This record gives sequence, C-alpha cells and structure tokens, in this order.
Amino acid sequence: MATERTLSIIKPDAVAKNAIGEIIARFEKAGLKVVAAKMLHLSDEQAGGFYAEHKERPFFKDLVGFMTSGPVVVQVLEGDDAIAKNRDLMGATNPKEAAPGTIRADFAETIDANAVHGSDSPASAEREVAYFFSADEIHSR
Ligand code: RTP
Ligand code: MG
Repeated sequence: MATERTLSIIKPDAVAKNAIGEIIARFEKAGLKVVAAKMLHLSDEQAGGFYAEHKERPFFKDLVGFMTSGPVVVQVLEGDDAIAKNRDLMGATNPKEAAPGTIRADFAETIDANAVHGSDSPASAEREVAYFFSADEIHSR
C-alpha cells in the first residue's frame, strides 16, 4: 500500500461540540498521522474556493454559510492508503446513512453539518493540501 497524504477538516459543528480530540484520536488509532494542523475561521472566499467543484449545486450557498459559521481545524493526515482510510473513518455524507461507528454516525445529525471533510481522490488531496498548507508547514514523520 502506498503512503499517501489527505486533507481533513473538522467542521464548525464538531468544533462547537468540543469533539476535536475524539475525532483526531480516531485518525491516530487507525494509523494515520497528523503531519500538519491549524485552526482557521474561513472567509466566504476561502470556503467557496475550497468547494469550487460544487459551485453550481443547489446546496453551495448553504455549504459556504455553514463552513464559515465558526472555526474549523484543517489537518494533513499521512499513512498507508490515507485517502480511502479517512473516507472510511468518516462514513457516508449523510450521517443518517453513515455506518455505525463512523465519525459522521457518531458526531453528526444532518447532511449540512456533518462533522468532517476528507479529500475524495489523489487529485483532490493534492489540490486541497496545497490549498491550506505550504510545504514547510507539513512535517512528514
Ligand atoms: P466533504 O467534501 O465535505 O468531505 O463531503 P462529501 O465528499 O462526503 O460530499 P460532497 O458531495 O463533496 O459534498 C460536500 C458537502 O456538501 C453538502 N451536501 N449537501 N443537500 C445535499 O444534497 C448535499 N449534498 C452534499 C454536505 O455537507 C457535504 O459534506
Ligand atoms: Mg467532497
């Protein structure tokens, strides 16, 4: 299995619930390492640019509104198969459909406020990591 990097965001709902530590513990227990991290309160421009692929979707305005509603924790996770592993830990986009024991099943109630973001492919991981972090902010280990 290839060592990969993926971009994770702990969204405003999970930060507000004081669940940052519990969510990061799940990554670490699954063998993913936090190699970069920061807390940010995203602007409309930052959130809209990050989710630019969804610009024409009906939920885009709500998505940007939610992602700017409070601070988030952005992290780079590194490990074997990190992109798919993180998506497995997160669970389905809609928490009501997320498998028991996944982050979204345990920490989220609605599709709009669903606790975490994770890159969905190697191409998005590369773009998303670079969106928030410069090379000297990432500490591979
Ligand atoms: P994310 O990008 O945040 O990790 O979520 P995802 O890959 O599981 O889902 P994606 O299709 O990329 O959608 C991004 C976020 O938009 C909201 N959404 N709402 N109402 C809807 O039908 C709908 N579909 C998506 C969700 O909050 C989702 O996380
Ligand atoms: Mg997505």
